[in-house]
Amino acid sequence: MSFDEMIRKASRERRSRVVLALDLEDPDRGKLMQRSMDVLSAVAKHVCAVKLNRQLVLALGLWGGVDSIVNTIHEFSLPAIMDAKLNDVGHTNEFMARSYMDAGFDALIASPITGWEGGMDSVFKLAESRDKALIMLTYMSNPGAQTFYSMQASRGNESPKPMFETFIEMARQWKAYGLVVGATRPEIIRRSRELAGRDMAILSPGVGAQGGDPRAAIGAGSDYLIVGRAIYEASDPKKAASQYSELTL
Ligand code: 3DU
Repeated sequence: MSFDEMIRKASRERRSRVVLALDLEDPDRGKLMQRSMDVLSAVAKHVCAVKLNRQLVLALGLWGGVDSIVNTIHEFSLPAIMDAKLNDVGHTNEFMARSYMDAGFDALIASPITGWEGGMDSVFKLAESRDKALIMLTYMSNPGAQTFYSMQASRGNESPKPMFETFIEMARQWKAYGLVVGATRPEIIRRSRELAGRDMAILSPGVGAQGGDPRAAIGAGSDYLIVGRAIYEASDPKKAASQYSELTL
């Protein structure tokens, strides 16, 4: 099954558009592993995918650590996304992408800022050959994100436009699966949806701990909300995941 099929199926069956961001930290490796598994089993019925970040990769390692978390995610019939924010030259991008794919991830997040040639080209070729999804970091959720993502820039003779609009054009041209657009700026989500059409999914982090409004993000055109601390730091993560998923319906 492709990533798109997996996330749609899980979303339909669980009536949830919530992607869990599992960014746990603990200096004790054993405890970190156990807590990751506990949070996963508590919330698995209320989310449609799980996104991992460097927190777990750095602390547990990809092999003999994160790979078994990815297996568990799959055992819950959920797809696994690696928030790799790939942003390097082609050969190292390709190495990182291949490693994450080998460890079982179904989708990777990458930054389009590298451009195609010698940057994203190798990652897209690899993803196509392995039927993996690529999600482009299009507009971040933090307050300072507008400094660059909204910067007016022109390509060639074209008139200037905000950088994120060019990222969306590139993502379309490269046939990316989707876009990450912060939930903290619903007007940017709306504009992203206009430019992306219906073909690309929009995933929005930034609700809960970062202050974004889940309903506003979904209303503006997000397909999925990425939620971390508001779920795993809640006194009852299962309840929090279920409440967030209701807000996305
Ligand atoms: O704020 P939260 O705890 O819900 O975590 C949000 C997650 O989404 C976290 O993994 C972070 O790295 C990721 N993310 C953003 O928060 C904002 C972005 O623009 C892109 C990714």
